Amino acid sequence: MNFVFSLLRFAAALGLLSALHAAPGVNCGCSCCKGRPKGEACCCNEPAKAESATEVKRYPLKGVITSVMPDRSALMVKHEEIPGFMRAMTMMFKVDAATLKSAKKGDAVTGMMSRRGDDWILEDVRPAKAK
Ligand SMILES: [Cu+2]
Repeated sequence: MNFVFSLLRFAAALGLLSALHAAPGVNCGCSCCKGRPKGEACCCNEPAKAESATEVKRYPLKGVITSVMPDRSALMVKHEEIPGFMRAMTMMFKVDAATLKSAKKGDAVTGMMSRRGDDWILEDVRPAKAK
């Protein structure tokens, strides 16, 4: 009986969550919304694109740049755990030219990581807010 009850509670919680996510123009406060202006649509609620099936999945990352590698257009980043996806580790990320130029060893950053072919890409790199 208890089990059924907790199942029901779980279903109710899920319903509540999806209701939150369904509200348009609301920053739901989920990890990908952090840092977005208030009132901007939640990323969970952005219209699904036609090519969403093939779209690369991006994961929010927080870490410290351990080295800048201009010859490879890449940064070595010691990143924190990405729950359910990757343990904490130091790894190489390809970045765009502007990011490469402004990146400095020792910088604490946040960004969005994704896989492209054999490479890991880091986008939306910005300074991490001080704790
Ligand atoms: Cu990693």
